[in-house]
Amino acid sequence: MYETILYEVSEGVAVITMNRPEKFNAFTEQMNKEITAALKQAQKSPEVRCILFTGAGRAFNAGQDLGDVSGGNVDFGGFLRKRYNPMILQFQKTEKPIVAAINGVAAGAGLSVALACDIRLASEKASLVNAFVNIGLVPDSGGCYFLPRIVGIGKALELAMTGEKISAEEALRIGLINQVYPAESFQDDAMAYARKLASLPTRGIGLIKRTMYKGLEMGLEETLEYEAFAQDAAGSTEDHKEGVTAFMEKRAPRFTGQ
Ligand code: T3D
Repeated sequence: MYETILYEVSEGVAVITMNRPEKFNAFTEQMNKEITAALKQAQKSPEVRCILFTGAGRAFNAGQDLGDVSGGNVDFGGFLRKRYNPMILQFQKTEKPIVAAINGVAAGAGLSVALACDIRLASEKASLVNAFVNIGLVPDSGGCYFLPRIVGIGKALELAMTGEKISAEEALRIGLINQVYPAESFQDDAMAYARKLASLPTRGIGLIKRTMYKGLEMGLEETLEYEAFAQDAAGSTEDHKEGVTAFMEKRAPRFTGQ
């Protein structure tokens, strides 16, 4: 069904693998569209309770395929509005946890996409580079939105203005990623992390995601109001009842995602 990505579901986890390894999984228009479609598919599938987003081969993603835009006369604004912006918005609209498994280098829009995921795990061999400035461009695909919110404006400006590549270890130190794992066990470790998330209260997690991202844009009063609204929804789920019942019965909860 897809040509530039792989989509597989196992044990509640939809694994989306960007699959142009010979080009370091660089984005084409088709890949932008297929990622958007795959996220919508995962959102609609009741059996999917977590999404793991990764790259085939040595790289996570090297950003836009520069071979497609090297001839000049690019309508950059139109290009982003049509291809990248809908894809990035879909990461936010998907009310299930999205984990980036950064298996190798993440550059340019490839880094921006990792930033649009909710959790970032990296192989010790991964590296991250805000490559836009190296070709005279501005971080796009949400790079100017997520990066300062994740690492703070000082670090964000440094990474964006210098275009320097940083190691997974340094990315962990500055809070850009959540965990680093050995290269040999990375795929298994990332899958185990995703499976754990898939076993948790999926609707509650979707509401956490929506409410936290909304909170970034709102004042305290509005956020308190939205929390009350979200809690009404979370409080009516089966998983909330199960969590309280399991606590009272002193046993582990069995969440179903409902
Ligand atoms: O129109 C617009 O551009 C607007 C949209 C912008 C969105 C963006 O993402 S802009 C940023 C685009 N990306 C970049 O500028 C990154 C370019 N690549 C690199 O800086 C480096 O390749 C990496 C840091 C990613 C990796 O470096 P390294 O030394 O590990 O590998 P390499 O040898 O440079 O690359 C390996 C292969 O992947 C190589 O192919 P080859 O020579 O073995 O056949 C290289 O050409 C290819 N590759 C890497 N990045 C891209 C790419 N091919 C096409 N497009 C790429 N972006």
